[in-house]
Amino acid sequence: MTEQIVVVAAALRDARADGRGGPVTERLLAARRSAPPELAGRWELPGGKTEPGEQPETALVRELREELGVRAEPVERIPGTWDLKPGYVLQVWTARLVEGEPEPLEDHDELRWLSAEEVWDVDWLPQDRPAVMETARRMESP
Ligand code: 9L3
Ligand code: MG
Repeated sequence: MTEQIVVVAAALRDARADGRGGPVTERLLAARRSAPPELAGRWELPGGKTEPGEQPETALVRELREELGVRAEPVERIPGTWDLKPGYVLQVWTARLVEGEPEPLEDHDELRWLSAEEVWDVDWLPQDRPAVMETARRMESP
């Protein structure tokens, strides 16, 4: 049996205002994919494939630097492993922002910071939904 390749993704959480004069509240970063065509327009927790021999947490930090231009730190794994396309599985960590402001540098064309109430306002990739649900459950409400 061939090894499954782990795709890591971050539930990046940060306390911030909505930019429209609303209160500061805990928010989750959602990223809209720009590629490949069959996934473009759907929202995901940012991340990507681990490289051969690379620890998942290391891959997570690397992916967030490459895709969003930030320094971030994994906090804890969200229990579960979700099947992606054949040969790939998804694992998710909550993460915290250490430095920088996320920008859609690679593979995304829009970012949104969603409060717990707004979490289902975007069309998440189906495999990301259980981890989004668990994150929303853990987030404080305003
Ligand atoms: N994927 C699904 N949910 C996610 C991520 C980061 C990735 N939160 C899927 C989309 C691709 C594959 O995993 O089919 C590899 O991801 P990437 O390296 O293209 O980001
Ligand atoms: Mg990616």
